[in-house]
Amino acid sequence: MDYFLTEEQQMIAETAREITDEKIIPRRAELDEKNEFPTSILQDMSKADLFGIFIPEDYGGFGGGCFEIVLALEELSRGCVGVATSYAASALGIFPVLIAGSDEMKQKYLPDIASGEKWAAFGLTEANAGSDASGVQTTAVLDGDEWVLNGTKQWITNGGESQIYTIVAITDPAKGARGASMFVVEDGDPGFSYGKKEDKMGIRSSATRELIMRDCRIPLDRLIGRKGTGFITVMKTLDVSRPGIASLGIGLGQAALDEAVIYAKQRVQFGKPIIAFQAIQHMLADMAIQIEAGRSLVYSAARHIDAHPKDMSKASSMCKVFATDMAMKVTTDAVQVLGGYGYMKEYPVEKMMRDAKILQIYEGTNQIQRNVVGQELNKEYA
Ligand code: COS
Repeated sequence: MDYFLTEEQQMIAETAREITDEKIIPRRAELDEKNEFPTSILQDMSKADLFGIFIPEDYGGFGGGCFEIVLALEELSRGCVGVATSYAASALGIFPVLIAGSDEMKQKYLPDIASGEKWAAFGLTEANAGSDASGVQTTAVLDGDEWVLNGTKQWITNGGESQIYTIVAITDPAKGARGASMFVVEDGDPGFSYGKKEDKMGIRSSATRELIMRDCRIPLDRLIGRKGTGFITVMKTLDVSRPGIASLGIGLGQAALDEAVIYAKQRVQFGKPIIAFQAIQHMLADMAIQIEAGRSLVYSAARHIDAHPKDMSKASSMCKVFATDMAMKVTTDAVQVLGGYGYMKEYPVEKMMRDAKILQIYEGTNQIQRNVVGQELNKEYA
């Protein structure tokens, strides 16, 4: 279907597609098996200027928005959701600075992100703060002309690989969600270290580590925006980033469908290629219908978010749920079409099915997304 992309948008998709075909697909099985971070592929993405697409022109980027990120991520995830997640997590990590940072802070951090010289990561989740984002226990206390941070962040994508971390910490425990603030912590800051790399079911090429802050001292100007606005910045950040996760579901679903159709045309049973059987055709048709419906919703939601930054939540959560539930179903069906071969590591669909599961969990479980949509409906019909 024609989604009427501008020339620039087509170029973004083509650039990401080339990286996927030439750099990601040939290495994805090896990266998955070795649990290896795709450093050189991310460097190739930097050279191709992919990290600049979501940074404003004033700070060295191309001034694209949520829609442009979605286009890039859809192509990258066709190759490997782990690699695409590493790219997406850098965008997620720098969004708080884009959303709430001062001009000085943007001047300091954004050009390095745009050039791909530095990567970012987002530090919200803790052992007791997952779906309940306001349950953060990491603290930040003023001591003279420094903030002192204490706490441990868990399951942080790009942890240990990035140079810039946006961290949620409690500055006023009595104020609940309004007592949270956000800070930039840099790799090498005193008292800042990393835990072990996690061994995951899927997206194994992405790196997931703890961030440990023990009397981590940072200068005053690392506070993002105003004290006490951290929770709102987190919510706005997730509103902008969730369509990116949705687009990972679209690229992944498309890749699984491609594999399933190619296989179904080649595999002969009962004297015919199995695509000739209606049982298989209907499965493939349902996969294609769900992917295209998801793509339409994700593109519309991303365009809506770029045009209406004050009204993002419902569109963002709707597309995240639809596209990622779809990706789980479509990758599972792709394994089914390939049968015993689909279950073997020799074919890429078993990895696709493993990679799909996290999409329903990270950046807000799909249960939380349904809560957000439900709460918005409640407000609309008040
Ligand atoms: N944009 C701006 N402000 C928002 C907002 C949004 N999308 N969502 C909530 N807020 C504001 C509310 O208006 C409220 O402000 P007031 O104090 O002025 O009333 C404040 O934030 C608290 O909101 P609420 O009471 O709805 O917060 P809850 O603690 O109930 O949490 C959910 C809401 C569950 C939606 C939130 O915790 C969430 O998104 N959880 C999932 C977190 C997540 O994605 N984790 C994955 C790891 S991060 S990669």
